[in-house]
Amino acid sequence: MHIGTTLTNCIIETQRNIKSATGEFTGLLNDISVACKKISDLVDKGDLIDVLGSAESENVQGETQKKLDIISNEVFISALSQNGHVAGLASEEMDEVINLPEGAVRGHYLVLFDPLDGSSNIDVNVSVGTIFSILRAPEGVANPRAEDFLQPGTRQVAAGYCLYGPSTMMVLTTGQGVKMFTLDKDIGEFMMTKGEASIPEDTQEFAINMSNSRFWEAPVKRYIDECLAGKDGERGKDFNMRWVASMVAEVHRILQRGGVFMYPLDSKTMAKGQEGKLRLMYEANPMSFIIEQAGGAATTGRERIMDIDPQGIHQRVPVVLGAKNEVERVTRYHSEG
Ligand code: P6P
Repeated sequence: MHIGTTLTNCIIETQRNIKSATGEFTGLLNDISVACKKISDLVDKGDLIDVLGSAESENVQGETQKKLDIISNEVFISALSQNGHVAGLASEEMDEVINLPEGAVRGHYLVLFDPLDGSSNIDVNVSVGTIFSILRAPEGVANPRAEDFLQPGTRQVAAGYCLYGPSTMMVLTTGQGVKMFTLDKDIGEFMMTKGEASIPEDTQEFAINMSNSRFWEAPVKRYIDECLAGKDGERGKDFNMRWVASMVAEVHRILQRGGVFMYPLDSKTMAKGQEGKLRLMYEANPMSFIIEQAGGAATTGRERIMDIDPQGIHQRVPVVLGAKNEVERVTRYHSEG
């Protein structure tokens, strides 16, 4: 009977190909896997264990926190800070970076994460996910500061997400393509179910929050109007639209069947003094790494996301990612003004 390849097997195999590997990276990915399995269990149980609903508090983003936002954040911090694989953490839910307790063993990695992305969906039982980005920690720094985390997306060692949907799936890149794993809850293992995700360069499916259309810049309006004009318009083909309001679900759909996802700069976010809605360090950068490794592209509409020199842990950026030719078209429209 063929048992298949577990996430752990896959990581150990990857480690064999990295001469300098000490096993620490393998340990870190195992810690992340344990955290995601725990969160998956909590999400699955939902109202059975009173983890849904508002926590009656706000996070650093000024967003109302769900109980599961806080619980998932605590699960991630606990799982990643006790085994000596990280030197520091940064979370969407925490204003400041997280240092380890005095005396705790430090590792060589920094992890930035959104513990429960799309959590506005959690109370209506729609897919949510965890997003993580792994960077190298500065040598010999016991308590990394925020500036130590402010590395461009090109410096990511690995990135991934865990999608809590009809099935729980872990999607991971370490720079050698994108692999997908499905959680077998009977044995508690993530089993590899796709060895090489690849995104078609063209698509007929776009994802954007249409309710913001009156706030969009002209290049975005031009692109979406052409999609809506269908086969009788400029594009000569009909388009379908999706919007889950959970970035992990949108990116996963794009990895599975293609498409383009957009959360562009608009006058609504600019009026709040923000450069976009989505966060660079723990949403846009990790998802861009995954998308590029699967043959897609990811820009702000004006520049490659992974080239951005970060200015803050919670910095926001516009996001256009997915099918290479569609992203290049949107980016070209921005350059044409
Ligand atoms: P809106 C979830 O809050 C999130 O950060 C992404 O996961 C998602 O793509 C986007 O915001 C949804 O935004 O404005 O449609 O609620």
